[in-house]
Amino acid sequence: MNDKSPPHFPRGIYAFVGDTLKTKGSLVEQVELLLAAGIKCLQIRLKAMVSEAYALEQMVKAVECAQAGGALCLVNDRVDMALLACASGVHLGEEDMPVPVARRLLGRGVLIGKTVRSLEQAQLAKEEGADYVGLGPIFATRSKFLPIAALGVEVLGQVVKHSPLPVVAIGGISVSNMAEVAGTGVHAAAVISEIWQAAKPGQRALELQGLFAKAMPS
Ligand code: TZP
Ligand code: MG
Repeated sequence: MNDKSPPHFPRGIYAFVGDTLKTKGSLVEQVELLLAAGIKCLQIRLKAMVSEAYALEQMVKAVECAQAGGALCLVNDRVDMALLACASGVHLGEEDMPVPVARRLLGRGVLIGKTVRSLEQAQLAKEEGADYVGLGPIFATRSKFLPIAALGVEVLGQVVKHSPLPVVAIGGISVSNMAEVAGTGVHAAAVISEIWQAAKPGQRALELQGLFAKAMPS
């Protein structure tokens, strides 16, 4: 168990690498591209790898590369893989391992993020021992099927104001809405398609970082 204090959770763009993105690059190549764009926090999202052994091998390399480049690297869904790959954290959704169980396995030194849809769920996530919440979808998204309506920026602002944990906004965040998202004072903005569907993903990630920093309340 890792009982060091949890790593510093940087503000700004929270980006993704994975096997279902619109890129042919390996996980490590994706990480390198994001590091070069100044991304300090990223999540590995593997949804299509058939072999667990291969997935873990790729994950270990990606985590090492991200951390050596000064970025946090979290793993989506899988507490076991986060542990084995010495990841900086894990992000747990509604169908994943409960936060208190994950905390027992991971200790204090590994960040735990929890997907929430409301302020009440953010408060519960804090009680259960999470370090941050991922709130979404803020806008409509095609990256994940969700049977719920977009929450909108007003709800985001309310949750940011009252949440006992740092909030990461997710879902449909783009160049065109980044200023209003960051303007709520949100801790970070999680972006998948706006980066990976761009003709130049690195350039787009850099642009998003700049927009976040400019609109973030001081
Ligand atoms: N959870 C809520 S929305 C979403 C996830 C994983 C996908 C966000 O992707 P995009 O492409 O940035 O809308
Ligand atoms: Mg999940």
